[in-house]
Amino acid sequence: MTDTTAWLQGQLSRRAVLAGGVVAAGGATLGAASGQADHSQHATDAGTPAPNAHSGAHGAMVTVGEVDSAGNGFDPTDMLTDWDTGTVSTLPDGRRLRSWEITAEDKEIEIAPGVMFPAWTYNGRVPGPAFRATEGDRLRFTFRNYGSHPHSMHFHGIHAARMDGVPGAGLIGPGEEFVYEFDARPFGCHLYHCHALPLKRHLHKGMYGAFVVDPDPALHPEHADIARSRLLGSPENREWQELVMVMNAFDTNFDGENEFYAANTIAHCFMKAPIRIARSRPVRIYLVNVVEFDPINSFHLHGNFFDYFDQGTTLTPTLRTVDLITQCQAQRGILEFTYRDHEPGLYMFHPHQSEFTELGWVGMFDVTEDMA
Ligand SMILES: [Cu+2]
Repeated sequence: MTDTTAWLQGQLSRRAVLAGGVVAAGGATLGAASGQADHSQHATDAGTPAPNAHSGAHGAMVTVGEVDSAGNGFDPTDMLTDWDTGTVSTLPDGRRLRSWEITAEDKEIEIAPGVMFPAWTYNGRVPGPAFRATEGDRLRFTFRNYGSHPHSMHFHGIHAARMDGVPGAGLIGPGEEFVYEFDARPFGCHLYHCHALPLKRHLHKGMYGAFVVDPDPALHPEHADIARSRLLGSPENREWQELVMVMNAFDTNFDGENEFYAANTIAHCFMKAPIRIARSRPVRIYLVNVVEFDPINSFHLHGNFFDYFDQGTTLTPTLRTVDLITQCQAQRGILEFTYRDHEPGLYMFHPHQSEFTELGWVGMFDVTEDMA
């Protein structure tokens, strides 16, 4: 066990003692609960070693307890790598067709221990499925609305107006069905979301997800090797450790401000379960920002720098050697980095909006010697 791992586990177990503080706060913010928690720890921590003087800077303030992933029907760690490539078949003209069946449904989900949120979902999960296709594929989404409100699937991509998922073009009422069909282009890291009105309310209720289109190496001879590394399942792609993170937030008291922030929905999940990274293999993150009510979000990596591909639509970086990128609402991109020359340990990532970090959007990469 590394020193940092021991420190983190100490922090987490110390926090477990403080469960009463957060639970008692109910729907109040973690920030409000933390003052109470810090006060009570003197009484409950007697006999345990004094915390490191610097321990308050990062990580000391996390939610207490566990979210019931089985009850939610989805797990934030599993969702990092859970690509949905659809059902593949071949069209009469020889092209590849990918088909999906998607349902909208109302569902109460647990976004932090004991904090329930009345979500609207695609296929019962928040974020919705992470769709992945190859440039030029034909895509067909059969969408059925089993929810209580009108909904749609609006894709950020190139398609006809009648496939746009706006009122009059694929926005459907409860009990209705619509089939969206278009080609996968351009390649990149995109998103989809409901486009019913009021838009920000439908988005924030959970109706969004990642939509990744891999480049077809045959179409990019000048960078075919890079394109192959992005093509899911290719030998070159399998060298990479790919993760999809959808940065989201929840307004649990419906006052137009968020109480909880995360990537993949569950506050502080990647503090409690650091993401394992084999240090010899490169890392690629498909990062999407769907936070409503706050105009800006960001991603900052500790102890390392990365290359960034804004919207993922280029094969060479749009930013090189940065340790922070900023994303507006619906902005997204691809991060590439490696810990090859680092010592193993826990490397933090979080937005540099400190409030978001304190309210749940922060995590750790557990960089290890090579895993089997
Ligand atoms: Cu909707």
